[in-house]
Amino acid sequence: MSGMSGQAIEVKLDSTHEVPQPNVGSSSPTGTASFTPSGTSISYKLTASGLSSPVTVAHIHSGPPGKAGPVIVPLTISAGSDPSTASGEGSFDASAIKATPDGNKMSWSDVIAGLQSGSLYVNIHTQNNKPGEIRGQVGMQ
Ligand SMILES: [Cu+2]
Repeated sequence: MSGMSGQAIEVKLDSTHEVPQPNVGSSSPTGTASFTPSGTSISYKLTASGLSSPVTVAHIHSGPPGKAGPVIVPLTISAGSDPSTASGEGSFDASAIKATPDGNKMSWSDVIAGLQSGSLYVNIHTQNNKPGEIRGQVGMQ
């Protein structure tokens, strides 16, 4: 995309792209994330279904496909009335960006660029899979 506003960035999440590989038993969890940059904020929506256990948290992480990386931005998510489902929505701005364990902190323009270049991923964590149950690389689909 050429601009920084308006167009939603859609992401598909599944357990096969999660690193380390989660244990989901007979479940086939999937999810979606969508991000809409608008000036100094980004609004988002998350959905998940087929989870092997109730959702705990969701984040944007930094890292290429096949590698786990640090949390960049926490995202709001909560379990549905069916605990194998989850959803969340909200928005964030530069104040939400977390410093990584090595002390670096992405700038807002880094995050915007990362959402479009595949260097960030969405991770949804569950009780059974605390390191992550479903994952989707942003900007590569
Ligand atoms: Cu996370």
